[in-house]
Amino acid sequence: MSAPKSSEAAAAAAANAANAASSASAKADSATAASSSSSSSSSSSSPSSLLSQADLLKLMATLRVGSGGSQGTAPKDVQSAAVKEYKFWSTQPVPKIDENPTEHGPIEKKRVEDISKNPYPLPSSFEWDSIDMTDDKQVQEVYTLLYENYVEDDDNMFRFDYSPDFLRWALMPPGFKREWHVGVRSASNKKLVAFISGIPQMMRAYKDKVQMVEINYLCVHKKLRSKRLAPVLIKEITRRVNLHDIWQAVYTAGVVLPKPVAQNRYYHRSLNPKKLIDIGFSRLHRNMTMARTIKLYKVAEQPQLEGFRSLRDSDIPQVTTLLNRYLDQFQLAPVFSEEEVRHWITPRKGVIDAYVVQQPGTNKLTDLCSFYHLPSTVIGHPQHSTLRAAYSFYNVTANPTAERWHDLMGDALIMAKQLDMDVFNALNVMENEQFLKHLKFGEGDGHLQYYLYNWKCPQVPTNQVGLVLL
Ligand code: MYA
Repeated sequence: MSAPKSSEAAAAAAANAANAASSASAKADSATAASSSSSSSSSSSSPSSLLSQADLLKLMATLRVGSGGSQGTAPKDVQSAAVKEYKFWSTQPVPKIDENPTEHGPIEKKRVEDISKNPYPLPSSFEWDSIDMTDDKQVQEVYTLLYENYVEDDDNMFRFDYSPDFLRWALMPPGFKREWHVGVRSASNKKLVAFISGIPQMMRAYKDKVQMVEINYLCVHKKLRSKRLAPVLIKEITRRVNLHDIWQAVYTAGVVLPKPVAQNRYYHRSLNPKKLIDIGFSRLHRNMTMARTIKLYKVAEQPQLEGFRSLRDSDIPQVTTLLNRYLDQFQLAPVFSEEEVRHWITPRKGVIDAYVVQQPGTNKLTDLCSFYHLPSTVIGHPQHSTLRAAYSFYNVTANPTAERWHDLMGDALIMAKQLDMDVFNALNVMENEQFLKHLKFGEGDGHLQYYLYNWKCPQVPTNQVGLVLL
């Protein structure tokens, strides 16, 4: 996953980076700015306020290749992936990067008896922990690790800021296991320095229903990067999951690894265009004034569809049927229990909002739309510290015409605006293409690759993906 922004802004940032690379003084200035912003947002990881010569050289190298070191050594595009060696991933049960599977099924088969009961060894300065997400203090530790070190966009302008409440929601669905919230701590001061998580999810890939885990929030502290800690985290969570007789996983990443089962893109709908332009998320179009841009993206004050309202607990049984029936048509999709739908779709302030359309005069629900709240830190900006973003989650309509999609998601935009969101993001999954263009979404620079672990199946087209990971 990568913290996305509009593709035009990405081009502008790339151009800035190219300019910076040709001017030593510009580089020194931007380096100083970057360093003071990270030290002001972080109390524990405090690099010295001036970068060393070596750090400057590293930064220059990053600017020249135009892509963030924040995603490890993995490439961001398919061309570079084709020539990469993948020392770790070539040892794992995943298709090779140039393979195009036509068959369906597991890549390797093992038995629980063959799985070690002992954790993978770590260097002596580190130790494993299972994070207790019911303990506020430990949630705060995960929050801080991610707040300071998790996914940034290619130009290191924005970093995801998952709230503590969001992390509780994302990591404690029905059937969650504490031992799948894997932490690495410093042996000396017990500080959390790395994390990876798994949650259970029944998935369907084409016709096969398979019990999987969703892997997310893989994070290694910036000071410990490129030391091959990520492969150890991945092997350890695999071991802990295998001990429960589960052998498949689904995950997403902004980087290209062997081998995506689907490759999707982010789209962005401005709700607060002035702020988005001010922080470099998007650019003022040629021949457009700020006033005209603001007018272009204005939405109505109140939702327009008759019967549109917030989802309530009593809606859950009907919504479960509506959602599962809808997801049935996609080649890669979760299969939800009623309890899971209750967990994932029930509104939680500042985390997830969901709305239904109730047919006037009846109890029948015809539509569902939902979005989650995922702000990003605006790195080193003098005025703005946070980008408030809504992300499209699961949307369903029983009457899937283009017009209905425009009306339903138009109302979702209105609700997001009421909640003071700056931007509404959506992937080109499911039937989202039906509304993206009409509702003035722009294509982003963020690609999102979907992966299956230990499962082979043919490539899934973008609009056949029925899964949204957080
Ligand atoms: S995606 C979000 C990932 N997190 C970030 O981008 C946050 C910022 N970055 C970091 O914290 C670090 O850069 C990370 C890498 C931790 C990403 N997924 O330790 P290294 C490979 C998988 O020296 P570091 C999410 O959370 C890379 O190709 N592999 O590198 C889903 C190389 O392998 P190879 C990745 O930069 C995670 C190796 O790691 C990723 O210090 C799904 C280098 O290791 C990536 N995003 O740390 C995980 N990035 O030599 C897989 C780099 O082969 C789950 N690499 O090229 C698999 C299923 C497990 C369960 C199975 C159960 C059955």
